[in-house]
Amino acid sequence: MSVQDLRIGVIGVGMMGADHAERVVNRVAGARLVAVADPDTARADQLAASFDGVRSIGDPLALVADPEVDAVIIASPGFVHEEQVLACLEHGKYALCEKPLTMDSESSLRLVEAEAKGGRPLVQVGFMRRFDPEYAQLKAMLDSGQFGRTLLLHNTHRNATVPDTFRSEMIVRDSLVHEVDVARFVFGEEIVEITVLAGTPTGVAAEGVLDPQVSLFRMAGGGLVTSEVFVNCRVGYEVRCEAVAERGTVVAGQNSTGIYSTVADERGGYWGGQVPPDFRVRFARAYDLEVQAWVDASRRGEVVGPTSWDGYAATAVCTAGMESLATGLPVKVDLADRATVLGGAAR
Ligand code: ISE
Repeated sequence: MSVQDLRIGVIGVGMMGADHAERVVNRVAGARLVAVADPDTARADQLAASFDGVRSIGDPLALVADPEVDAVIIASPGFVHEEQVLACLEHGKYALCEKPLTMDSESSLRLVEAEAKGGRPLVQVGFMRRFDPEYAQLKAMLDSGQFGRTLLLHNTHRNATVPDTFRSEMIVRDSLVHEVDVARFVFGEEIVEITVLAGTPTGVAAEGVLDPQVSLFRMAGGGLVTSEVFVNCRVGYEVRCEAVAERGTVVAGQNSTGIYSTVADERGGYWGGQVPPDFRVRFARAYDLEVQAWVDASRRGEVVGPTSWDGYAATAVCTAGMESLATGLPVKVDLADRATVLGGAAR
């Protein structure tokens, strides 16, 4: 630890925030966890007490304003992101905000505009797939040109289980949003239209929850993207992406743990591997690289990775996606003009 270490506060210490707090303490160089905040103060107190020199601050906005905090990881629920990111912008603090950036296009756009007005990029959005070594390699291979033009992407996104409070719209806004970012990242262009369809729901989903869902994105350049999101698949966390190009295909996440085993039991001989239980395991390396990149950039006075515009564009697609889920019809994505919004702040 040195005096120049980036002093980090974490807002929201549920599953993801607690994971990031532990990451900052144990696996990230050049950073120091100094504070945590959560409406569940007992949970925040307990987490703070498990590390040396970490304070639990009751009010998240007080954590942002705290002079001892240089930069903030926002891992709270999406409906409080707008005020928390705005507070970071007001105090000139770097923010790594988990997805979704906010709950709807209008509020996400307000954040993009507020950041642009401040004249200094401060926000990175937590789309971690961009930092996953396999997704990064898939992108680099396609960009090399050896496969010709990319025509199609097929995404698979399965969670073992979600709480009953995770409703149909959240499958779009909180889960599919990752595949929205993957499509924009891989193609390097915007999504112009989305269709979200739900068929017969699994019998193990909560009453009224439309799970699984299949979506189709039309990219600005004419490419097509299909995504299956199935959040009660029961097996484990399976996330992969297959790109189909003119002269070949590339798959990321095929065998994500890399473990292959054989076993002899009473049924005979079996072969197989392990499906990771959840995103913290599957994307552990991606999260490490994401947070390290954020820390390094913040210490240099820069922002890397997915921007507030990327967060806004993804929210705009999901806003259209939620409308499509309700009607079953394709919905055009209503996106502001990037050059007009960002002016000289485009990056
Ligand atoms: C969760 O919020 C995530 O971001 C996970 O990556 C995703 O797989 C899950 O479906 C979401 O609920």
